[in-house]
Amino acid sequence: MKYLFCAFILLLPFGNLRAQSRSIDPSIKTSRVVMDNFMDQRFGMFIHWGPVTLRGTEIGWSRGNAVPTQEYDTLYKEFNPVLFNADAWVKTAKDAGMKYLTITAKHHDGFCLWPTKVSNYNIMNSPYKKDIVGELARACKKYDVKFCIYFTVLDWHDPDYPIHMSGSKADTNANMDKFVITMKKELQELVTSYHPYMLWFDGNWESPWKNEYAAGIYTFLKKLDPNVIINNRLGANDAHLKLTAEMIGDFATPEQKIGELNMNTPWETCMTICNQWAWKPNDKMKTLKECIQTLAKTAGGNGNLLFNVGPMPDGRMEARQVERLKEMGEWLKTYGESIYGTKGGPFKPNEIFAATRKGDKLYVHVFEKTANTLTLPVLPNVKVKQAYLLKGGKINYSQGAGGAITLQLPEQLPDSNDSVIVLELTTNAEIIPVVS
Ligand code: FHN
Repeated sequence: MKYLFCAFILLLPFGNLRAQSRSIDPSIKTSRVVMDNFMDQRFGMFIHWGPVTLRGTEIGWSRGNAVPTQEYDTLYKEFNPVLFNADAWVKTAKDAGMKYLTITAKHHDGFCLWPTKVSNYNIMNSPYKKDIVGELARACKKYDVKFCIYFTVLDWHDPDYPIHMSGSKADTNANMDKFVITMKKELQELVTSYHPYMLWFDGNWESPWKNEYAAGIYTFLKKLDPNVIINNRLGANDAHLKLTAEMIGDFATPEQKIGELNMNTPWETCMTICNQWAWKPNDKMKTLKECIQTLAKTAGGNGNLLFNVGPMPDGRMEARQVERLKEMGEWLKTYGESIYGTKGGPFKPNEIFAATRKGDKLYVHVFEKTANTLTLPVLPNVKVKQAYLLKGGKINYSQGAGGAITLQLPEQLPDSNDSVIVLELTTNAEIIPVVS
């Protein structure tokens, strides 16, 4: 019955698509239970990959710029990543301590990494001829990593989408309603074939995309899977940093920066481990300190981190990126309890420290030792029972009448990137109001 409904929706006369509401029925929104589970994951892998890696330029954006459009659109005929190994990629994510993985099934260049029946511009018509999306979905299930899909609502390759290159004028011969029907068919394939935990939409800022389309797609997707999580880049806007009641989507998506401390609406920062989203030879890679402190400050702000790698044209991830992620995983083996399943706050992360909390424990992430003591912002009515390094070792502290907690730091912090001090409280740390 569900699929009959979907067939009907897909075949709605074009005109009806624009007649749809610009908002969604609140009763179909992703549940709090599902969103709380998503936010407990804290750390995921983002993967930007496609035939453009043959040129080492940015996916989508280099089409018609660094790479002439005609050349870009025929790269798939050379794309043969014979060293692609989905198990290796997913194990890399797992070993990094990542709990979910998001692949660019279709980026702005329109190339599809799965055997879609909707267009020939897909992986099955490359020399490689294997279902990349399906392989990753299988491997994620095998290693208990949640499988997620990135999907662009703009498609500079599809003639029915009016914009054929960023910044170009809308093509009056295009047919946006027909394009949205195509999109629904592609999304139906992806959701019914691979059952993604989350859909990471993107490209919602160009003029042809309207909230009427977005509301229809959100409703359509929720008929297919009521629990699929959807980010805030399906709704038509580029206000990615925030999530208001009017916006379509389940979480905000700050990009290349750590989101603001927010205890009310879910958010996930997406960030590159290098500079470019897709693979670039000799791209500058973040230090381990930058990687770990980004994760800790994101969790300290009550957000998730979707950390991006760009695999090479032969299908391998760069060894140095794999090593960096492994180092993050090693840190998480000791400190994971201060990241996974925690809440952020109660104070804003800064360059010296951040805080996360779970039950009666307040985790103080110390990034730098600038003095022999560290005084935390006053936490009214909070009493400390004991303090110790998560890695082991008692921490002496004093607590003033007003609630100011001063920690005596050890001569040498156990971890130069982020040493975590646990404060066991007499009350539930998660209910402490945020202090500025
Ligand atoms: O244009 C894309 C870009 O290529 C990349 O996919 C990022 C990832 O969040 N999103 C868009 C830029 O905001």
